[in-house]
Amino acid sequence: MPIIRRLAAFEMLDSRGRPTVQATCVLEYGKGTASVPSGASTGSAEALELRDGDPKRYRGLGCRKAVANINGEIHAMLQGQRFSTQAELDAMLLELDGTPNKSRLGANAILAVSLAFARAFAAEHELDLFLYFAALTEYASTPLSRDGLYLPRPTINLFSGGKHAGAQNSIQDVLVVPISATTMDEALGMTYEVYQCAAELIFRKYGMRALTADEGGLAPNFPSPEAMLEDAVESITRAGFKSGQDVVLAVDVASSQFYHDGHYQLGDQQLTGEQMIDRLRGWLNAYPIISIEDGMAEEDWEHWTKLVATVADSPSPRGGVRSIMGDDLLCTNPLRIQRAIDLNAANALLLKVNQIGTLTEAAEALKLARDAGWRVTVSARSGETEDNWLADLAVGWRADTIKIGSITQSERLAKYNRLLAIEAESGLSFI
Ligand code: 2PG
Ligand code: MG
Repeated sequence: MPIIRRLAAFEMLDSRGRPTVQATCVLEYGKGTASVPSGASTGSAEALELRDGDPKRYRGLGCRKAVANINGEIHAMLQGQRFSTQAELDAMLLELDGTPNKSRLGANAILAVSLAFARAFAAEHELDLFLYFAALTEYASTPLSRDGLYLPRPTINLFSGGKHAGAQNSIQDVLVVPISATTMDEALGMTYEVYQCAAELIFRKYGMRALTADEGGLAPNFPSPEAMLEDAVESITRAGFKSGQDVVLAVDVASSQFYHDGHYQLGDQQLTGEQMIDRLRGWLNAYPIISIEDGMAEEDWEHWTKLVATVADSPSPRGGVRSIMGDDLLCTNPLRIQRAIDLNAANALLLKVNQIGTLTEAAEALKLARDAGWRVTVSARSGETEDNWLADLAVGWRADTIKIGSITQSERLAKYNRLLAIEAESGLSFI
């Protein structure tokens, strides 16, 4: 049984140049290091990311307090302790913090330790990290075996708007999903073609070079959300693929960001909840969209339920049910997921471990969603690091899809490259 010998943390910088936390956990026979990401379009129910608030340093975004909590209080409590499972470790972290949203020690501090312990445990047992993650779920029919595991299909950011791109367009992400690809390698190669065609298209149409947003998506000044979707379809076609058959679309509307006083401010139009649903339905009818994330705002539960009822039986490209996916709505929080199940307010979960703060609680969120028959996307944040644990998590937790960002920027490519490595080394494939 692993004994924690030492914990150590420091403040590192994320892909936006903002501080975040990296922790190392040293066990008797293994060592693991992990770093935590950070969002920009955050849900208000997310666990608290502890920032220093000193305006003279990184405009208040420093993480020295979170780091000091790991090196001080958490280290003092955990050093020399024996933990036979991740759940035991996470339970002790929660108890030590003692708040409902991890506001005392910080979800960034707690998650860094939870993840570093996972890596160290896997190292001590000479396990691939994805197998360790698989063992944290009850879906691991044969613990520590690859049986039943597969690769998540990537949903890849092509165009960006919203908070990740200076808010020149309301909707945040238009993503391509290479649905006909049979391997990760093929999926990324197809996406490269579409991305290059999109870059050429926006240069011709908007006179804009391929400057990118936080997650590497192209971000010209599209005149409307429909223009974004049309340009995505055109890019797919120009790349030589059949839109709707080879490559389909997913959209993160991130509508909490433009919901004010009961209305959706979509560009220069102010829409009621009903009108917003009509608009979304129009997109679903006109474009090959398989998933809509945060189509409604995080507190607009009533219209989430109406959206699910409205589009549940509309035909999806490639058949099947369209994902009405909750990100800000659910915040990977089991209580909010249960509420959404009860209200039939979503049918898919966007899972981000740092929204809740420990692996154990995120695994509980996963189980709730799966038991309800939902689809699951494991997602990165807009502020990322070069750490690649997310790829292992998506494989181990059998995500249907993974959302990392675009195929540019090393903090994104670290995860794609890890998926390629898992594919090459383990022989896992899409289902
Ligand atoms: C989202 C994520 C990733 P952020 O909204 O899904 O795209 O963004 O990390 O800023 O919340
Ligand atoms: Mg989102």
